[in-house]
Amino acid sequence: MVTRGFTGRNSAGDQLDRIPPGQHLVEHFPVLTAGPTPRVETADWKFTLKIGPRTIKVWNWNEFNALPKTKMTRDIHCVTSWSKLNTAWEGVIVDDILADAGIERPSDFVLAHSYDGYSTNVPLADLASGKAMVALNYEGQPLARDHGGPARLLVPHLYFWKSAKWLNALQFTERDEAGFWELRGYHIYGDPWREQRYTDD
Ligand SMILES: Nc1nc2c(c(=O)[nH]1)N[C@H]1C(S)=C(S)[C@@H](COP(=O)(O)O)O[C@H]1N2
Ligand SMILES: [Mo]
Repeated sequence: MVTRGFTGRNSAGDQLDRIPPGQHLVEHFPVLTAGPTPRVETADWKFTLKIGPRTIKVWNWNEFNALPKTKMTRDIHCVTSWSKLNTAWEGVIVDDILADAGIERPSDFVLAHSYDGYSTNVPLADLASGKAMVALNYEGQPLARDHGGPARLLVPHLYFWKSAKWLNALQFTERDEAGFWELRGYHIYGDPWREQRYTDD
């Protein structure tokens, strides 16, 4: 007999509903980096908001940490096929960054840039409305260097390559410009529920 209604939350059935097609669950937190791991001290850390080539605002570590903080617990999905449930983050949601800079919607597209030269593109609609944050903490601790510390982008509803580690800039672009993996055969948008892994998916 099927008694799913009585099994409560976190039952195996509920967990399966949260795993996109072609993904499997992991308990550990894999590290995936295209090149060497940069060492970024918070004393040197800077975060820049740009519209095209124009710098709108630069925050240092203390200034950025003075922005409102938000907590988010989300499932994450890597294109290499692992998914991890209930990851807990704290950081500054993109809406609060834009508000602090006094801008709303200069264009519909954003490129995220990182200290290691990595980049990835995300439509503004997928960063705003509380959907994404610049994460500073993971599971109650400062974000580990391997996972992008001191600060990484977190866009949990897209494949995890969109969550740029060692973030140092968000740049509004006129058009949707491909980033590092998007130029190397990965999908321009990357929705795990539509299995948008590669360019033509
Ligand atoms: N700066 C930077 N960010 C990056 C990457 C990278 O190589 N450099 N790899 C991406 C990929 S492919 C994935 S799956 C996730 C992995 O994050 P993790 O190492 O914290 O699991 O980071 C993404 N962000
Ligand atoms: Mo990835």
